[in-house]
Amino acid sequence: MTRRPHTLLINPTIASRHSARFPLALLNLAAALDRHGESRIIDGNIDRDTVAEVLSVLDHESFDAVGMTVMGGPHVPEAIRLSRAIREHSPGLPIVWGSYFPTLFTDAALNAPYVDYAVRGQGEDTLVELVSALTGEGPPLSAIAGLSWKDGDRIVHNPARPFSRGNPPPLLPYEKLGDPRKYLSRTFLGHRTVAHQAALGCRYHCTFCGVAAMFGGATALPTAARLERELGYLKYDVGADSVQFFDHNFFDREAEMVPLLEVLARLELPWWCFARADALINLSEESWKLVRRSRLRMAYIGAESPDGQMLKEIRKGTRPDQTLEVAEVCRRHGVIPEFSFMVAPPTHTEEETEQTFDFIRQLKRVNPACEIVIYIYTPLPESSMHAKDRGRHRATPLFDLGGLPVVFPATPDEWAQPQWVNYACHADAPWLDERLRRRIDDFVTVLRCRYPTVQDMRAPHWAKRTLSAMAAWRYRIGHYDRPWELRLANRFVQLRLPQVQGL
Ligand code: B12
Repeated sequence: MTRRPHTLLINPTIASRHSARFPLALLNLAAALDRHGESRIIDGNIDRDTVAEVLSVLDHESFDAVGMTVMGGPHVPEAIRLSRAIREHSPGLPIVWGSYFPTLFTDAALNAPYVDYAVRGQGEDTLVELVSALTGEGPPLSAIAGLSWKDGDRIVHNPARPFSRGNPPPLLPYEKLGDPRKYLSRTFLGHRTVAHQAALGCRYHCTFCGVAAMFGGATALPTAARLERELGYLKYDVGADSVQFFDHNFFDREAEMVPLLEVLARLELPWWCFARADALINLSEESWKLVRRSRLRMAYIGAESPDGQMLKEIRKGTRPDQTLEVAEVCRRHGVIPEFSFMVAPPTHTEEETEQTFDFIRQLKRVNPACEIVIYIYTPLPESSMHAKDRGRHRATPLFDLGGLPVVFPATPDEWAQPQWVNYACHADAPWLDERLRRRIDDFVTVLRCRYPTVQDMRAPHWAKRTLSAMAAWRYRIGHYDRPWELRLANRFVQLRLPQVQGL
């Protein structure tokens, strides 16, 4: 009789308990693993003492492998801590890393003694095949698409796994997380906001985006029946009253979107999603009617830059005039656009940044309700792109402030250094000098005090109004330098930072 493999899946801590959302990657992986064996999930966003929790589980149960989900940034130091502790406790237990970090930086992930396997891209099929190989039942390691592994001292990258529409179960196995209601939280959308992913992937190839590196420009929408079943369960059985969609790009081709919008219009759950300017401005009036009925509250739109040339270089596929147009279209339809920008690019660093500040002011004139998120532009190295996209665009060579070429980290421990955590979080870059860093920080302080985000649920209205009044003169005359009085006031009224905390 064949033995059913048992896998431990871990989400290292990345968010506060209040900000914890369903660990969707692990739920999808568990659904696939449970068809052939068993799995258990530990979510570090809920079980805060994760190392102790994991070791105690290892003391009581036996596993064939541990799978860890690891995004770049603050996930990496946590994943290292956990992997080291597991290796020390159970030296023979295989440790598998999956998600954005090992997909984008595969060699770096495997250059650590505590990572045995790296899964690139979608993980369901690759992990199932890997755990069955580890229990002596499955294909040889070299035949598992999407897997990178160690053959002695050599790192072997098997061919990529083709994009899969997946074979999701009728419902994700939420019960594996205990009471799913602990994943609902109060946001500006509602009292019990839930996270959900409807479509997979994204059809665009933006060079700066990890999603293009993960999916290579492929996408698959859910059927309307599936969306209705999942959201119906979350609304009527779990008690959710609003939804934050994690889809990489919610509005795909209009004809295929209409049935999904009809589901949302029936369910009437206020929602938030990622979207593109071109898709929204091209929606017909009929579809906008559906969008209004469905209660879309906010759409996060990657505006990235006011510079058309830069948008071309990064293969964004939208233009600055479309950003301005979508601000107006959203205003007309009562949807708040949340625009994200990437400032301080590696060339024309200061000029591009100042141009972005001016463009943001222009956007605010078109639609004062629009929200702004500012990141530092931190390009991905060519080696992290999807195999299909490598060599297809001329990557700008990167130099630090001393004129030396930027060398990306070669191990997870190097990626866990604060300057590289900041790079992964789009919060700092080696070509950014102190003066410009301060200038960006000053602009952001004035802007977010002048226009406090509606996503902030903590600060009282009077406090937001006071901050806004205090910041008004600086914003009006464009005097952003050293806003000491706003910083002081911010110590008392801590406004939410959507770029760090999400909703
Ligand atoms: C939810 C989310 C978060 C949450 C928490 C995530 C968590 N793990 O708990 C929060 C808000 C904390 C967060 C933070 C950040 N995030 Co985030 N986040 C997401 C988001 C919206 C959804 C992730 C998700 O659940 N997807 C659904 C699941 C089903 O898909 P998946 O994760 O890709 O999983 C599949 C594969 O990756 C793989 N896989 C995943 N894990 C594993 C594990 C194993 C063992 C295996 C085998 C396979 C495997 O198999 C899965 C199924 O096919 C994504 C965008 C997206 N839609 O994916 C961005 C995204 C992952 N985040 C990203 C980034 C950059 C960040 C930040 C590091 C920086 C930032 N500025 O946003 C911050 C850190 C902020 C901080 N604390 O300072 C990027 C990553 C790109 C990159 N270059 O690395 C993404 C893609 C957004 C983007 N387009 O830029 N994030």
